Amino acid sequence: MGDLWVMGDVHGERAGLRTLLQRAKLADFEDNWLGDGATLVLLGDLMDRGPDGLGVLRLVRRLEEQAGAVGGRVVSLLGNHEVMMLSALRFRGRRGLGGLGGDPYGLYDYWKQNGGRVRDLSQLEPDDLEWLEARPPMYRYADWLFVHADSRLYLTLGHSIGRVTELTTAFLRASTPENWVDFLNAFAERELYTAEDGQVEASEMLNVFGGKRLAHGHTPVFVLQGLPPSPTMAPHVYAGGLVLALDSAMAYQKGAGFIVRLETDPGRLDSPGAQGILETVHLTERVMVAGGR
Ligand SMILES: [Mn+2]
Repeated sequence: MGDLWVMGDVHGERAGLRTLLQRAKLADFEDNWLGDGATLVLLGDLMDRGPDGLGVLRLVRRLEEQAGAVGGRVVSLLGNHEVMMLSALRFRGRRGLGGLGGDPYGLYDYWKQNGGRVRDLSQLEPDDLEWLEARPPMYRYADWLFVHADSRLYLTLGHSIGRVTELTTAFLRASTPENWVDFLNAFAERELYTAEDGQVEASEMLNVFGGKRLAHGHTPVFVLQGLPPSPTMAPHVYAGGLVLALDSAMAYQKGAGFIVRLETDPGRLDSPGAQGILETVHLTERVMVAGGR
């Protein structure tokens, strides 16, 4: 198995994404894939909040194509911001523009209030839209289960990755505004695994969908840790060691951001204490200042 690299919510921070991919040797300075047979998983929420969501989306699509041509893989999951952006387009954007029935639930405003950038939306091409609608909600690799949100949404949709994916894709292509609202509300839920029975919830996810550890984005690590944000925030392991939180809060805290390389060897995650993080690359390196001489 090739290397496995994973990154949480990028939220329009194209410059930070480029720097992290360069430091991880997954891309060069001209945005070409350098990862050979490696797998890169992005946990969703590529856009909104930060300045260049469309630029992030196009960069990910470019690397996905280049990686695929050399036996590598880029997997970009569906986040709730991808769904919000699609809903804004459908009910108010070029596709709908007041469309049939308009926007009775204010989905366009909901997207904008959550950091939606009109410039990103107005420049989306039909093939970007098709790509967005095809984002998988879940992904399994080695002993890892990857999802965007620390929400129960996935279990309520179905009991296999195939079924959840099928329902999600069908939903994104044809649905009533009421269903969009319900889906977005369920997707926006968070902190499922910090509750008292968080470890039980995590075990259920892993029993149903497979894998020994669950990795998610969506809720920034500083929120889960109850700490103020800082540029040196690191991946957060919790829920009895079963869950790894990877939203590095790039759009919330200047200088924040990280990408991790995870364990892929079979059996290495069997011991309960194994965290499975082989390497963490930060956007802001910790600088040690020599004291005295
Ligand atoms: Mn999210």
